[in-house]
Amino acid sequence: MNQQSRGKIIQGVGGLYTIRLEAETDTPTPLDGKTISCRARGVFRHEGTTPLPGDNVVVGYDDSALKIDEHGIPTAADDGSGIRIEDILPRRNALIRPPMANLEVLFVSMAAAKPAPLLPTVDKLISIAEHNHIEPVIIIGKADLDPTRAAELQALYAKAGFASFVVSCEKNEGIDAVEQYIRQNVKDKIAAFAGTSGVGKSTLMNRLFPSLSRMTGEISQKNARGRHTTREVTLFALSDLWPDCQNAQGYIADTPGFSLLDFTRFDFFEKDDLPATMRDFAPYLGKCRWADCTHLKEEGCAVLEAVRRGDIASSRHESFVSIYNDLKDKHPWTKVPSHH
Ligand SMILES: Nc1nc2c(ncn2[C@@H]2O[C@H](COP(=O)(O)OP(=O)(O)OP(=O)(O)O)[C@@H](O)[C@H]2O)c(=O)[nH]1
Ligand SMILES: [Mg+2]
Ligand SMILES: [Zn+2]
Repeated sequence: MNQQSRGKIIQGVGGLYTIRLEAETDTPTPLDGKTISCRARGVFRHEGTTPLPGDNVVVGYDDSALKIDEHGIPTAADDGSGIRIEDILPRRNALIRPPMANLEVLFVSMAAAKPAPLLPTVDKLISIAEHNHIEPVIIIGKADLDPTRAAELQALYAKAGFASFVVSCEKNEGIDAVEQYIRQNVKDKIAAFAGTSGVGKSTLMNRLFPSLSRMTGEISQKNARGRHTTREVTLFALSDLWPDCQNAQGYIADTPGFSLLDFTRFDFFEKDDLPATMRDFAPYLGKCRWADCTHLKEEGCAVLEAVRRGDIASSRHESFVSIYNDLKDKHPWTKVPSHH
């Protein structure tokens, strides 16, 4: 390995990583600005760290051992020599679902109908984002199928304190507002669309970024059996997606839809951390009669009083109870390390 470059992992499939290397470096090398494909140094596996899309990495390579694959991408020789990930730079966070590092904005996506919104799943995703200091932004898609429900959901999440958007890709409505949000808030950050399979994440990305042609899928038997249209996380550089964003450093990821099952397999945080992930509970925390109030059913609970008054949506409290019950049954030894 006689050369080094820095870059960002934009996809990882079966241990093979696609990496977008930085264009301008202090010590220029032949791969600057190129997208490459390689594996990681073996030792990461022993350290229990897996490189993730969104990771900033150092790639080492030998000019002499590089070959160019059929897509024109410089790649390692067949024996894996020539180029590899040498180092993962420190992360701001790492998620298990979606499997990504360094996220700053999560577009929590649901459909007004088909599939019917599962608010406990939506709220779980929001809590995971909050716990990892990722800003959740709510996308309510397929508004054409049930405009009334879409408006209700938007009101619910706006009141809880989130930026929330109603869109219909079918009717081409609401997409400009999401575009505006991305231009103003995601320019130099990593964002991802996440949510249940079939809610329309890839369809919306195709509308937002006309140069993309993500594969999208009909809801059919194949989704019902748990197969998804989008199979892996892929990051796209905003500077590639929008011609007028040449200087943007940001990335937007499409992610595979998940099922409820994916969630219950993992611990995401301790139950004591849960109340702090509910931003609509914040004004009431610390105001309950008992200092150790769990906000589940105690007398004199300020959170429950706010639910009764309608200041906190009852669906948000129901999700809180459901996540709490998931977390309380976990034993510490079933936990996945956060630097997974
Ligand atoms: N009626 C209606 N259908 C839509 C809308 N947006 C997407 N769809 C349809 O919903 C289906 C699923 O869309 P996808 O974009 O593949 O969904 P996804 O969330 O990417 O799904 P996964 O990749 O499996 O996670 C497709 O048949 C789309 O045509 C919309 O605004 N209105
Ligand atoms: Mg998709
Ligand atoms: Zn309480």
